[in-house]
Amino acid sequence: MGENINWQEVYQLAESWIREAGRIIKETIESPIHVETKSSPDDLVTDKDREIERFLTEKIREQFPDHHIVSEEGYGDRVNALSGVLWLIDPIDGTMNFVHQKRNFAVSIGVYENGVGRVGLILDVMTGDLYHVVKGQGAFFNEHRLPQLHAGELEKAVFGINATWINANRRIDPEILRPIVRKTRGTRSYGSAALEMAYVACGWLDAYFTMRLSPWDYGAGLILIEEVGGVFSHADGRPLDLLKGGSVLVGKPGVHKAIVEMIQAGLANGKYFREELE
Ligand code: 2AM
Ligand code: CA
Repeated sequence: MGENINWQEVYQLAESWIREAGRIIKETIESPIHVETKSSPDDLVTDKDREIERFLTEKIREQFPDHHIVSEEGYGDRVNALSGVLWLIDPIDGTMNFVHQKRNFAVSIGVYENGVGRVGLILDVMTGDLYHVVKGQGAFFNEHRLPQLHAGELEKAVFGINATWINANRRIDPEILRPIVRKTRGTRSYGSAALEMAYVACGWLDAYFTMRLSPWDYGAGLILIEEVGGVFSHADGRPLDLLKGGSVLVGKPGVHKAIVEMIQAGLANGKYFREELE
């Protein structure tokens, strides 16, 4: 299964769909948004998330009836294996930004074949910037081909991390992260994991860390980062799972390594790290 797929063609279709999705969102950005909460008061979903996911999943199914889809809002398939072609879709990544800021949110599409990343697209909806990759053919910011990432150093790193994780929280001991943050040049937080991963691929952030993501949040980002020689794993260095989610650490190779080592040192010192919490 999956042999002889023309990934350039898949990319072109996905690009036309993601741009159409972006137009639909942008056209109605000033309309009232119906917001609901999901797992917590801060976990938001809107009619737009559902409408865009339905649009994308219909396009994929029409064109590729034998492909599988994992997506956030329930229009995807129940998938428990990586065989065949798998689309990881987030219709709106950064829904809180979409609702509160009307900017800094993205549509994210990652396509995998037997677990290997092939095609990735992240559209910054309001700016129209597209971060995109076809494996082996380079990663791009719009028409600009992205260079390979340097090793990087923690002492010179701009680190993407949300303040949540350096304050009291259930998942990671803030004492693990504080010395890491102290070593970096500074921190940034944008509120869209997909965009933050795109920024790492572009070299604008040197690393990005979070304790809780789902596969659709990082499906496209990993393919971009891999193409430019960046590294990704769970926060403590274990390999990521494309179907499961959890903590995510991506970065330039040297910066990623330095952060993993400091997190592992914290764990060896008995600090807590619980990423399996619901
Ligand atoms: P979302 O907007 O698609 O939900 C915000 O810090 C980033 O984390 C966004 O990319 C957001 O994606 C993601 N995120 C927020 N809550 C999450 C949760 N409960 N599980 C997984 N990812 C989450
Ligand atoms: Ca989402």
